[in-house]
Amino acid sequence: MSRAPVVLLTGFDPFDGAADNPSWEAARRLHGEVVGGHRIEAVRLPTAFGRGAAALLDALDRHRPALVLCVGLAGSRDALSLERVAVNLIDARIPDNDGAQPVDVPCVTGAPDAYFTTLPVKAALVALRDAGIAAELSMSAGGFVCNHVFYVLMHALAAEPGRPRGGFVHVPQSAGAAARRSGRVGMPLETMVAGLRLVVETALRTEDDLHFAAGTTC
Ligand code: PCA
Repeated sequence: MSRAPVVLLTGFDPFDGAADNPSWEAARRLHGEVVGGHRIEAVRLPTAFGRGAAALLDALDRHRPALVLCVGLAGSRDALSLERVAVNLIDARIPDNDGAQPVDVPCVTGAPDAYFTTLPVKAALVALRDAGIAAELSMSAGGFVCNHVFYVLMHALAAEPGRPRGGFVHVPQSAGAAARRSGRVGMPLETMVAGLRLVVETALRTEDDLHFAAGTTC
C-alpha cells in the first residue's frame, strides 16, 4: 500500500427510505485516487447518531489522516454547500437508521457550543465556481446526523497533535429520477466527484483562506 499521507473522505448510508445516498456514491468514486500527493481513503458512515460518530472516530484512528472531508446529502439544496459551523446541538426531525430521534441534546456534553471548519472554504468556493460547479457557503449543517458527525470530527481534530484540518460538504440530490420527482434540479454525480476532488485539492494547497464578502443577509 502507498505510504502517501491520507485524506479521509467520508459519505453516508442511505436514510429516510432512500435507495442510495449520493454522498457515498461520490466519495467512493474517489477512493484510492492520489490528489496533491495524498491518497484518498473513502469510508462509509452509518446514518445513525451513535454508530456514525463511532465509525468516524475509528477511521480517524486507523488512517491518521492529514485532512478530513466529511460529505452528506442535503436534499433541499441545489449546490455543493461548504459548511462553516458545526454546532453542539441535535434536533432530529426524523429518526436515524437505528430509530433514534434525539431532540435538543448536545452532540458532546460539556464541549464547546460550536466549531468552525478549518478548511479554506472561500478559496474552495472560488475554485468550484471557476470550474463551473454550483457552490455556496452554508452557516448550518442542520440538526441531524451530518451536523453531529461534523461536530464530533471538529472536536476530535481540535485535540489532535498538529490539528489536522477538516470540514464538511453537503451535496444535492443526484440529477436523476429522485431529483426530478422532488422537483429539484439535482447535480450529476460526476460533477459532485469533480467538486469534491477540487475541494480536497484546494485545501491541500491553501494555507490561508481568502477573505472576501460571501455572507448573506436574512
Ligand atoms: N444527510 C443527513 C444525514 C446523512 C446524510 O447524508 C444530514 O444532512 O444530516
